[in-house]
Amino acid sequence: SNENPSKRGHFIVIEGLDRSGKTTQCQMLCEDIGGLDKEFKYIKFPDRITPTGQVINAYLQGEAEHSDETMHLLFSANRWEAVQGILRDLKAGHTIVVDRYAFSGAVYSAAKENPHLSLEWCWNPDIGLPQPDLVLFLDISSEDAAKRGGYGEERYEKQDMQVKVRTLFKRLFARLPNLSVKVIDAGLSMEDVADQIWQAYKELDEAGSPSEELQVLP
Ligand code: 2DT
Repeated sequence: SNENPSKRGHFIVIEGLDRSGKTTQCQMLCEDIGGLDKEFKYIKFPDRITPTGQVINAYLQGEAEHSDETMHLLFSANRWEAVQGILRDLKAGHTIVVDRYAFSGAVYSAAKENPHLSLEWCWNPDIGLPQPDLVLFLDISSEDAAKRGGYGEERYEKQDMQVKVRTLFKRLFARLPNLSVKVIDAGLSMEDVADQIWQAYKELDEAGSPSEELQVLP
């Protein structure tokens, strides 16, 4: 259904906890879309390459300290600086698969032990970003996630943090009724998860984009 070259591409976000298989699933989806010979783009946030991304990377690796507020706004800026490119690519008909977006942005910061970082405060800087046509939330209990070879060494890869993040993801999605969120049980096998994601992609593609004009995050 993407034969009409003037049609914009789909904007798809994959979200989930650490160890939910997110990045593998993004790759599998991209290969599948690629197999259909459609031009697509894969983006990952944080984009650790840009100047803001380099500060974020050093922070996540524990090589630099900054206030929670500073880091929160840098993660958001790291998305805002990508907006022009995203809009241009969608308009050119590319489908974009995004690995983490504003939802991770809000919940990881709000999960910190900092009373100033309410979910509302954390959501605010991302208001106005392009809204995805579809969010695939790879849901996994933090226990199951931890069983998958354990967490890495980065700053947020600790079980108590992951428990809070999972609760906050659900709270945030419940507050965004106009957002199309599909919850996928990421405790299933890699193939079963990939199947469900592919099904959701096909439904989106067959339905066509709800509007040529992209909505923005409310
Ligand atoms: P990866 O492991 O996926 O590279 O993520 N994070 C991510 C935030 O705290 N705020 C954000 O806005 C985003 C996009 C989640 C690295 C870590 O960064 C967290 C895990």
